[in-house]
Amino acid sequence: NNHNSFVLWFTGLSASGKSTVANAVARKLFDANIRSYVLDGDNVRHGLNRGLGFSEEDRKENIRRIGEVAKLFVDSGTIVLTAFISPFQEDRKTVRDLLEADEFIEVFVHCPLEECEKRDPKGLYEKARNGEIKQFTGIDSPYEEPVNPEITLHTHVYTADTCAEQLLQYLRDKQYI
Ligand code: GGZ
Repeated sequence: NNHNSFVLWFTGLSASGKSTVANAVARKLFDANIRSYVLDGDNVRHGLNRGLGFSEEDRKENIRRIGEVAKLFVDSGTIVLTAFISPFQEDRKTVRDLLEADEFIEVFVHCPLEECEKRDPKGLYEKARNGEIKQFTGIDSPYEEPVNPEITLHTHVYTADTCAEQLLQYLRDKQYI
């Protein structure tokens, strides 16, 4: 496309920091007068994808729809940041293949499970350990780590702001922005 729009596809465990970093990046882009939009559970799972749960099938459909919406954003000339666990390699590949090669930037938000469990901001890991929530990613539902992400952010090591800066630097280096 000729609008320099693309998808920053964040993937990682619950509580790894995907939404936090994505929103920090969006804020920094805004400050540089670059328009972008963040898709996350708050504006997608409660709206467009209301009714989808966390079975393998529903997650697959969740990611498929988000990929299609992301493509629409790119077609409209908007940078889109998506912050979903997107646990399956195959589903992320399907979205990648929907877009041009330089329009899909896979951002692996790497944080050890033990750290995510320690953070547990919503108490969901505890519930998953107690069996109150079934099919929880990292506990009794798989997370397939990206094989060749464009960039990996280590939220256990660096602050969200530093991770956001690392991603912006990547975008500058590759002349996306
Ligand atoms: C994983 C779950 C689950 C289960 C509810 N497994 O930390 P959060 O709360 O705010 O983010 C998690 C969010 C995951 O939704 P996604 O759309 O990103 O998942 S996927 O890409 O796999 O479709 C978590 C909450 O929903 N949540 N139940 N069982 N996360």
